Amino acid sequence: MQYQWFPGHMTKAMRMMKENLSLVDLIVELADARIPVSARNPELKHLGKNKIRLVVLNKADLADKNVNAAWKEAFLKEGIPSLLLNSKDAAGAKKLRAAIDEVMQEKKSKEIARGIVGRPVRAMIVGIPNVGKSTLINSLHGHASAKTGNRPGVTKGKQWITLSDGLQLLDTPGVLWPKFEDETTGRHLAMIGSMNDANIDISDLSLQLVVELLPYYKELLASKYAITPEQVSAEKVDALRDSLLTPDPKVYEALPYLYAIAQNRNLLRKGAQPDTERAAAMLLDDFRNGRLGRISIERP
Ligand SMILES: Nc1nc2c(ncn2[C@@H]2O[C@H](COP(=O)(O)OP(=O)(O)OP(=O)(O)O)[C@@H](O)[C@H]2O)c(=O)[nH]1
Ligand SMILES: [Mg+2]
Repeated sequence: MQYQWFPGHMTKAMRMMKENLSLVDLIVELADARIPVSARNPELKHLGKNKIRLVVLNKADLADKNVNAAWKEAFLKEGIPSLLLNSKDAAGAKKLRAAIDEVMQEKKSKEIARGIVGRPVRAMIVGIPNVGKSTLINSLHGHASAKTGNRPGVTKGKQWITLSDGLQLLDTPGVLWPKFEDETTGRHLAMIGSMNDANIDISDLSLQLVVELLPYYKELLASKYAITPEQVSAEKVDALRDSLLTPDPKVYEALPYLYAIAQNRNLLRKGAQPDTERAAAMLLDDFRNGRLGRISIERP
């Protein structure tokens, strides 16, 4: 299944960002630390090419610590200033405040040399839907000024917020782009909840998630749902393969996991059949909210 979502309001939002470019000193681009590649919209990467840019790897609290460090290193190698952050944490948000001062230092010194003093710094906060832009702004501000919510498309228009120290932040709606480069991008964006779930086959997505978790987080998955080796044995995979037609043979090995989750969590249909659809939704929700533990889907 192909995952794709590009409603009209995103084209409008993109236009608004371009129109407001001349007003800002820097762009703070939020990406999700669990998928730092797929979470970077190429159109946002090219927005304001000559502007100072800071990449925030947000929701770092949900991602694997070691992988976080590896990503930080990878961005450094590319010469892109980046910052690992948990936007919900006010103390964490302060790290961004310091990072903004740091990247703005040179421009500020030049202004002072030209006699310009006290001009407020303006930053545009951009990123894919649901990545935490409004949450970050609220943490920096210390008030719930911008609307937030755990679904994509919460922010509808632009909103300027001025912090007590004069820093001005422009909140923008999350944007995706018209055509993803490959299947992985859309799938990963759907996994972290940047795409409208109404357009998504949750069972397929959840199976794909299991496939991607197995190489690194098999034990984590097993212990979280008390899955026994018998429940996911080769015989079990064979039995399910024969009894079910799934569109993608890659997900056969993932199927017994959804069966086991349904069984162990008592998610049953009539006739005591494991309800794999409910198990799929539960797994996805647990992953998105960090209840499986710290997980990184993409590695450098
Ligand atoms: N664990 C964790 N959750 C976060 C973090 N940042 C934001 N969230 C949560 O992610 C969800 C989305 O946050 P928003 O701030 O509304 O995201 P947004 O980027 O403004 O989304 P749109 O306006 O829809 O584009 C909310 O449930 C937040 O509480 C973070 O650093 N860590
Ligand atoms: Mg928002």
